[in-house]
Amino acid sequence: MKIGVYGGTFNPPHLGHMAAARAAAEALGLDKLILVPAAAPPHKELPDGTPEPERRLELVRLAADNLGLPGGAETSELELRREGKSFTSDTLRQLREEYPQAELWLLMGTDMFLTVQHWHEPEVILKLAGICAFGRTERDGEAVFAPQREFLQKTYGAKIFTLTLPNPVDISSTRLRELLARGEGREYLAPAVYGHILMNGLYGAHADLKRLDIPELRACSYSMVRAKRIPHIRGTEEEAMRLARRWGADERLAQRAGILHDCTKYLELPDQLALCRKYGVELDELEQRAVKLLHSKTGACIARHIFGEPDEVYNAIFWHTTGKGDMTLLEKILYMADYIEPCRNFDGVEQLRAMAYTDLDRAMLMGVEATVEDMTRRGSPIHVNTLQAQAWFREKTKL
Ligand code: DGI
Ligand code: FE
Ligand code: FE
Repeated sequence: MKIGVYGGTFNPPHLGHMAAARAAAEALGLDKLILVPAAAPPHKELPDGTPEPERRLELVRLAADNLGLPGGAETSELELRREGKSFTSDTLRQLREEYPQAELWLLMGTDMFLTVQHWHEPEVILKLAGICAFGRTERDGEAVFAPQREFLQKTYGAKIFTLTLPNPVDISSTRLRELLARGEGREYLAPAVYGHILMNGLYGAHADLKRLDIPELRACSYSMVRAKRIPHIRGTEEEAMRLARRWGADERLAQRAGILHDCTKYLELPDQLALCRKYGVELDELEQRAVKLLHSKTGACIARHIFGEPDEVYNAIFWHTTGKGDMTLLEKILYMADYIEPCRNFDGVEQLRAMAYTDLDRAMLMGVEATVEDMTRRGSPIHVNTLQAQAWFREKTKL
């Protein structure tokens, strides 16, 4: 097994780090990548305004999840937990113990590569891991790599792999932090990472969460979910806008509802219950134990209280999982968009898509009936709101 180890302060993790990680993972054929945020790097002080370690860890986790590597990317707390300076040799010793059989590769940029012999215990580092160095600019080509590679090979018997990134992202963390403090810099960050920075006001970013534009709202939503759900959320946003255009609803509201509808999908039951308590959402007996029914309620609360969305958006999100009797147009649109967005793939989805654009109430009935059937087959209890929706749309579509 080939494991890549990518350490750094990741302050914050940006697209430059992510492009390098992807390129190295592909070039080396890594089975796994481990990102290791440093507590206190040996060679520099962390600048003022650096977020708490827990926050930096969360940012790196989001970056790792959003890398989209086939083997996945993990984030290690080894260095954040260890006391004192974060020495790479210590980290590699620990990883070697954890993965005795693996081939370890240490990823680093040119600057680091050119100084690795001056790090703490270079002989340990170069014995435990191969070095994968990536150049960011034209100047970092063979002319710079070759002498250092030869030196390290001769002196330490090191295993060296070098590559020049095809489309390097030209940003330094220092510059990016300056941009963020001025309300700029989003183009250098994965949306989910940017969203976490905005929502927590990191690096002096001071967005008014109740007045976010669409890219910022997306970023915040994506920062709250696993990366694998993002295509579904994007699909729901787009489908909701198409349906709104078709049926004469407010496209902007449909869009915002689509963007936020699943933002609390990954909260566990205790967190869901806490949010319901905080925002005064009353729950029936089934809702208190069926966690899947809660994200629509808590998502609606976050939309209203954190992002300042109006009642129409709140209600559309609130009812998007079960539906109910007598739904508003926007409520039906979000429910249906969630059901038929382009990533959905189940038997009958094509008929349902066609129906959604010819007779929305009939499509609603088809959707609700399919949900009831599905729940019944799986032996899940059907919520009373789902049953009321079923009865309502049966009555409504009677000839
Ligand atoms: O959040 P999504 O996965 O995009 O879709 P969703 O909000 O419609 O949630 C689907 C989940 O909700 C699915 O696991 C089934 C569950 N669900 C929907 N209606 C009912 C229900 N679960 C129960 N127990 N009863 C329902 O009536
Ligand atoms: Fe949902
Ligand atoms: Fe959804």
